[in-house]
Amino acid sequence: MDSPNQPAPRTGASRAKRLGAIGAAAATTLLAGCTKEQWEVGFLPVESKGATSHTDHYIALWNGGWIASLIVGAITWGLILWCIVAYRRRKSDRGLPVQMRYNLPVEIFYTVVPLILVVGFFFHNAQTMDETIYDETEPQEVIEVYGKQWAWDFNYITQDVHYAGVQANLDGTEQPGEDAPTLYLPADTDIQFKIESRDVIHSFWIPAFLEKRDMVPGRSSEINLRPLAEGEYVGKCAELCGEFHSEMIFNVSVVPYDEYIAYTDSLREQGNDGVLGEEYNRTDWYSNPYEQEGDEH
Ligand SMILES: [Cu+2]
Repeated sequence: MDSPNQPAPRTGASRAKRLGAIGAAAATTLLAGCTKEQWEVGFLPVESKGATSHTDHYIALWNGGWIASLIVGAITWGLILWCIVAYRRRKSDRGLPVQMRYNLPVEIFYTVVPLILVVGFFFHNAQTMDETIYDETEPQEVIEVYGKQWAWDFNYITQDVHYAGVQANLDGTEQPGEDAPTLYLPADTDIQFKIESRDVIHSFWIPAFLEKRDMVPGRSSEINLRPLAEGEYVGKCAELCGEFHSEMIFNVSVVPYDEYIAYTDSLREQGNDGVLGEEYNRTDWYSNPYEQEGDEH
């Protein structure tokens, strides 16, 4: 006879219920801090939504990729769990279970579905790349960005003025601070960034724009985009480039076109006319081995 002090024997069902409750509590705690805006951009930087003419394409590809992967994952995990439970070995089982092969419907399923997935991902990728990294919109403003240890030079080529940045001093916060170089961009204007380096490999990155580009000495690359949302952003170097790499940060101000012109005019008044070209590159220690090889022949 059971003593009244003894706990009731734990059944499988009550254990499953407890596990379910713990799982639900953990999921709620993890997701409680998430906002609707974070979900919309798939946990990319929230301010990226509508920031440039490219960001919504990136967000759509990112979210679509996750949704497709989660559906595939759910079906795969579901089938695995179902097989584990439905076809588990029973006490009465003897020998090997029935061996299955050449099941045509199953083989067609696992050939055709991945094919559709790969073709789908390829198509959406190609489409996104066409709209973003292969964007060849005729620019209204050309802005050249030079990375240098450990700051930035901005040449506003169309306006023929420049800004020479000095290294920011971090104050313990994530913000670049007032004294960090500031890149001004006109909103609703097609821009071409020309991306260069004066010394080592840097990487031009404005996280909210969801785009970054390596800055390789001796090589020029381009990004064509149109900033859409006015506001303040931060930018940084995304390639470990030496001792003060972490201080290679800058502010980005996306302002109305008039304000942009007022800013570039103010640079001209300060005597910053013209651009700072290759003559400021540190080529004394850097040489292109392929160039030397070419010289010998
Ligand atoms: Cu750098």
